[in-house]
Amino acid sequence: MGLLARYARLLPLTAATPAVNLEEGNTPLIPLPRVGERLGVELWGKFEGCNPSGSFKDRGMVLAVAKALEEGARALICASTGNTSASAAAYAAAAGVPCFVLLPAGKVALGKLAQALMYGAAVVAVKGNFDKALELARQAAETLGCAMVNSVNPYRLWGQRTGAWEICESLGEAPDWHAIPVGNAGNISAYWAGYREYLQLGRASKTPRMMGFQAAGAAPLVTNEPCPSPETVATAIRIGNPVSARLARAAVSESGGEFNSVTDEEILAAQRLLAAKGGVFAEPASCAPLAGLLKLKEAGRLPQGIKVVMVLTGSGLKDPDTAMSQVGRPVEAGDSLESLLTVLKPVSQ
Ligand code: AN7
Repeated sequence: MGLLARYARLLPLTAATPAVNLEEGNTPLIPLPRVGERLGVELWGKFEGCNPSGSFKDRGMVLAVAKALEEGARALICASTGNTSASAAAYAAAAGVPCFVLLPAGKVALGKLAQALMYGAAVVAVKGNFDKALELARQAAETLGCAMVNSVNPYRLWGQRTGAWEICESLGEAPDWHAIPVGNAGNISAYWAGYREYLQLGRASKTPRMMGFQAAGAAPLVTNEPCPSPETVATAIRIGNPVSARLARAAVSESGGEFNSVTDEEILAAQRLLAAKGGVFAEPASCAPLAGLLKLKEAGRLPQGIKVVMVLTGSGLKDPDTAMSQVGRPVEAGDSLESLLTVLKPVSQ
């Protein structure tokens, strides 16, 4: 069952809302005991890479596209660091409406670009960063009369609350800490709204501390000023002027959380650790929280024994180039057992 059917009573649906569905949501909350041991906490990863387009964006996109269709939209538009465009293009394809996507030229991971093109979106590479592309998309939406499906669209954040609801259902309670990467700052805001709602409904008895993690080269919520030239290997969160900054600041201060930044090296080390010790391959942006938790542990600032959920926002398959730049190549062998054993022996000893 997709999210609109599953959470019909908690989402703003009417009799006229079309039943858009790619079986999004219901993603696994994966126990990560070997990584958790290193941190001294009970660690879980909400693996959003299992969504149909491979990222958490599908949670909000399904609702945004359904409402756009309900309101008579004939085309969709978004700017994106990659995942929003993949998601928008997928739902537009399924619904049979055209989709325009504006991407920062040369700064979108290969898998995401392949997705947007395969789903049949009209893809435009804009000379400039995401923040510029978003500004242009807003202007074009108005001029062309397209439905804007970036997170400035309130239905996006509403749909993304479902992630918090699922975590509470899986654990039977909210976690102590919720660790999440922050780019345009929509997801952290949506999760906070979702946790508060479940507290009010009596489906959880507490809310977690919201711990937001940014890349050091794109950390406007840590430095408290817009970042004019954001730069990071985690291209998903290469954003200098987050649209939902105000909501995200409120989420962090109301929950007793924090924003912290991590370097690209720390992000990539965390990505390798998560894959090699957790068995989960997540994209670089998704590993900023683990990098941050490792750093807080080093500094003696990670309470021991607590329950921590990290949102692994996108699949590692989205960005094969960054993965391959960190690992070796396969060892070569001929087609005989003898030649195979010469290469396997050093490994098995
Ligand atoms: C994997 O696709 O902004 O703080 O245009 O793709 O809610 O922006 C992506 C963001 C984290 C940050 N992890 O979430 C886009 C886009 C991944 C992401 C974020 C994004 P927000």
